[in-house]
Amino acid sequence: MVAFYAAVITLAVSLLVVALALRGRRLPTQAAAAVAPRIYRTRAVCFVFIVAVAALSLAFAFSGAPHQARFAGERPDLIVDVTARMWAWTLTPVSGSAAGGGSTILPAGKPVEFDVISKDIIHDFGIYNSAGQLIAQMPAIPNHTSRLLYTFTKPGSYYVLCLTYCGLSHHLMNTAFEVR
Ligand SMILES: [Cu+2]
Repeated sequence: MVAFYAAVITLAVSLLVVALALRGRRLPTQAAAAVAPRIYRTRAVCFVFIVAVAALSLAFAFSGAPHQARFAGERPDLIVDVTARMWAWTLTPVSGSAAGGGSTILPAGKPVEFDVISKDIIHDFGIYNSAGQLIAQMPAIPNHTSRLLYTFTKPGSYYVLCLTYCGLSHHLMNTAFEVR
């Protein structure tokens, strides 16, 4: 519905611009010459304004890029190797204070770094809380380690799902861990 209204508005504005252009053409040459400097000035102001808005938007949008550099100063308390393959996740704490014993237990209130990589095709590492809300996400790319830094604020059970369709058993690609 939004697309329909956008199309109607675009068409209406386009017709208005064409109508104004045709009307402008009918101005006598002398009258046109009289208003030309004012129009050129307005055009220059609009151009500078649009360039300034675009430059500020880009500066704001890219201020956090690249993603990894944003966390360069933060020291993770724990690093977890996350390996994706068709169709399973393997979470292996490689440093820090994680407890083993069959299930993965991660600390609450401390930054955890997930080093995410895929052994075959592209998957997507999505962490959900016990309420089923997606709280963090990082693509799992073959031959490239993507770093996801996250601090769990609440203890409890968390679930991992694949967010990119990766074949017949994509829906089975899940695991869980505890935060204490
Ligand atoms: Cu997958």
